[in-house]
Amino acid sequence: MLQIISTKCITVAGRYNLSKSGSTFRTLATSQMLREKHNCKVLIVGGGSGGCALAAKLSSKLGKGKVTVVDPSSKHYYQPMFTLVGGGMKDLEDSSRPMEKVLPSRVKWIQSAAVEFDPNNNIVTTENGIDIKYDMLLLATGLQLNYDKIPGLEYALSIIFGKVCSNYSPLYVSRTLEVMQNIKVGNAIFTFPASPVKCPGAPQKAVYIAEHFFRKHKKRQNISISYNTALPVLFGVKHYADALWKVCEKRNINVNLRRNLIEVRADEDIAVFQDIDNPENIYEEEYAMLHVTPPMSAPTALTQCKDLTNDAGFVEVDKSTLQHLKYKNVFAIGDCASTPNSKTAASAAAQSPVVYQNMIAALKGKELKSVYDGYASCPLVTGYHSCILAEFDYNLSPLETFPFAQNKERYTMFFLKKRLMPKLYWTLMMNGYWNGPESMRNAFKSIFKTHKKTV
Ligand code: FAD
Ligand code: UQ1
Repeated sequence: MLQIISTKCITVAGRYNLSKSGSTFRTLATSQMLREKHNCKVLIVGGGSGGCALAAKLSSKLGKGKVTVVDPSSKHYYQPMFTLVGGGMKDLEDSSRPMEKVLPSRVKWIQSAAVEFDPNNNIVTTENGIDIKYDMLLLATGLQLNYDKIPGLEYALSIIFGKVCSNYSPLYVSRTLEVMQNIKVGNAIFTFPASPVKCPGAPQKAVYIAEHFFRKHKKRQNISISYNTALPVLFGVKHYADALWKVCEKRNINVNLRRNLIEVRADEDIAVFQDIDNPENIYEEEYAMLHVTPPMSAPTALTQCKDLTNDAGFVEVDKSTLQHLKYKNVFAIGDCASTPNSKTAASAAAQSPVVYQNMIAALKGKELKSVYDGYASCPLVTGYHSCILAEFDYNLSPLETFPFAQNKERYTMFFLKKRLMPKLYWTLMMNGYWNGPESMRNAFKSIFKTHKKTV
C-alpha cells in the first residue's frame, strides 16, 4: 500500500488559512511549534509527468521508503489528452487517474503543496506544516496557469454557456466543445500568450480541430477564424512551420504574429489585443468563440526562492545534466526547469533517464555522465483524422523517429496520438519504463540504413 502522510497540522493549518495568498497561514504553519519533521533520501516536489516517472525509477532502485513525493493534487492528469477532450474526441474522465494509483507503492506521498524552499539547509516546507529534510531534491512542479493575469478572463470563463474556453485547464477544457457546438456565425479567435507555455503546439491544435469541426457541421462559411500569437513565428522549427503555414493558407485561417491578448470584456464579447512590436496599436475584436491559452510561469512558491530560480523564475539547471548550477544535490525535470527545450511530456520522458542516472551518480559522489539533447515532441493534431508529428532537439533540428517524412499530415500519427500515446504514458512512462523514443529511432535507423529524406 502507498503510504500517505497527513498530520494534525492539516487541521490547524486549514483553520488559519485566512488570506488568499496563504501568508497568514504560512506564518502560523511554519512556526516551530506546529512543525512536523520528515526525513528522506530523495524528495520529489510534484507528481506530474516528470515527477512520477522519476518516483518509479528512483524508488525501484533505492527501495521502499527512500523516496518521498509532495503534491497536493488528488488526481494525476494526462494533460496531452486535453486537446482531444476539447475537440470532443475523448472524455475528460479518461485523462486522469487517482494520484495514489499512479504513484508507486514504494514511495511516501505527502498530499500537500511545497510552500517554502530552503536549499541551504536541505529543507522543503509543506502547506500542511511539515519540514521535509532531504539528501537529494528533484523539482518537478510543472507550470502554473495564470488566467488571472488577463483582466476579465476568469470572469469570462465562469459564465455558464459562455463563449470563452481554454483547453489548458481541466476546469475549462470541456467548454471548448460546447462553444464550438454553440457558435453559428462570427469570429472564432484563438490565442497564444507572451510567456513560455507547455506544449507550444497545443494552442494551434485547437484552431485546426475547430476549423475541421465547423466544416463537418456545415457552418465553416459563416465563421471567420484567426490565430493570434505573441510569438514572431507560427512554430519554432522551420521544417514544421513551413508545413503549418500551408495548412493555414489552405484552410483560410488568418494568423496574426506578435499579437497578445491583454483583456477580455465578456459583457460585450470583445477581446483586446496589443501589437507587441508597436504597443500603441490596440485591436478590439468581437468574438463568437474565444479560445485562450493563458500566460504561464513556474509556481509562485518556487519563483519566490531566488536561490533556486533564474530571473524568469525557472529552476536554474545545467541544460545537459539537469543538475542545479549552485546546489549539487538539486535537480529539475520537466516544465519548471530552465532548459531551453520545448516544454512537453515527451521532453520530460527523454530527460527522465538522464535525471535518474545523474541523481544516482550524485548520490554516490560520482561524475555525472548522462546528457539530455533537448529532445521535444509535439503531435500537431490538424483535425479529426490527421496529425504532423514534430520532433526536434535543442538546435531546433528535426530529430524524427519514423522512417518517413513527418512534416506531412498523416492518419498514422493521429492514431499514435489518440490511441497509442495514452497507453504508453500510463503503462510505461508512469512506471519508469519510457525514456522517450531514442531507442525506437535508432532501431528504425539501423533497419532502414539510409533512413529517409526528411523534406
Ligand atoms: P506536470 O505534469 O504539469 O506536473 C506538475 C505537478 O506538480 C502537478 O501534479 C502539480 O499538482 C504539482 N505541483 C505544482 N506546484 C506544486 C507545489 N508547490 N508543491 C507540490 N506539487 C506541486 N506534451 C506532450 O509531450 N505531447 C502533447 O501532445 C502535449 N499536449 C498538451 C496539451 C495541453 C492542452 C497541455 C496543457 C499540455 C500538453 N503537453 C503535451 C505538455 C505536458 O502535459 C507537460 O509538458 C508535462 O505534463 C510536464 O510535466 P511536468 O512533470 O513538468 O509537470
Ligand atoms: C512522447 O514520448 C511523449 O511522452 C510520453 C508524448 O507525450 C504524451 C508524446 O506526445 C510523444 C509524441 C512522444 C514521442 C513518442 C514517440 C513514439 C515518437
